[in-house]
Amino acid sequence: MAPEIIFHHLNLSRSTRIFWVLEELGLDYTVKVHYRTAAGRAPDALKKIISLGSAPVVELDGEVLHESAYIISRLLELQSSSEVETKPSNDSRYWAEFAEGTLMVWMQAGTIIRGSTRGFSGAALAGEEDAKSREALATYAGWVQSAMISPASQTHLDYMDGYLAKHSYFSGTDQPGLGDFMFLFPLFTIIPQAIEQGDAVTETARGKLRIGDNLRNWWKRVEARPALQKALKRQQDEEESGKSRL
Ligand SMILES: N[C@@H](CCC(=O)N[C@@H](CS)C(=O)NCC(=O)O)C(=O)O
Repeated sequence: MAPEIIFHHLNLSRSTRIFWVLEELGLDYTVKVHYRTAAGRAPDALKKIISLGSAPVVELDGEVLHESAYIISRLLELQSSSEVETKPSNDSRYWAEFAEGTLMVWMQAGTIIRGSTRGFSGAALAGEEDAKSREALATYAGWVQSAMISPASQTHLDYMDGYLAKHSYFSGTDQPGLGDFMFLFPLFTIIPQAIEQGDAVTETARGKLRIGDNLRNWWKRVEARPALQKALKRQQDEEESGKSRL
């Protein structure tokens, strides 16, 4: 019997990874869209599914699965495929750990610092007399980004680019696997911008970064996959139809 999959998706989030793997595997699934609040947080409705209140979450035959890498590993076990690596190689397992345990640690810090600077300036430093403090805070946030977060992210991206000099995918095979699904986020938020601008160093949503040719080529391979295109279309359709039901 086909598994019952209820996928809880949060807009602008890591859960895009799950759309991609579900489409590669050709699994049937129902989507429940959760929209970020004005403060950028997940809505309380998600806490009813899992008290952590963070996405993605998948209910697989009634079992609540959380943590993208774990969810993807469990989904890959459901189906054999001639399109993707369903039994993760050591390279896939390594890169999946790296995606959340190294790359995202710094990128997430950047997101929190940028968001909290805006929030604190708007809420706690809203008065005219606070102008100097707002300026100092913005200078501090800019410094943390350019002196600490961007250099760390650059080291990570160069390291990943070095691996791709010898491999098509982060699985180490000619098919995408667990690591590739994990890197969809955050790379789809920066590489398309770099390709569009055409410059070696790009002002991305995550600071000024140099995206190597191997990473750009990886993205072009991923972007050309029909399953990713279906995934992004399904995500867009679900977000739009969910909004009209709000
Ligand atoms: N390590 C977790 C991270 C989950 C996570 O932090 N999700 C974010 C979205 S990208 C979230 O739900 N944030 C909303 C909030 O914390 O309010 C994973 O890979 O699934």
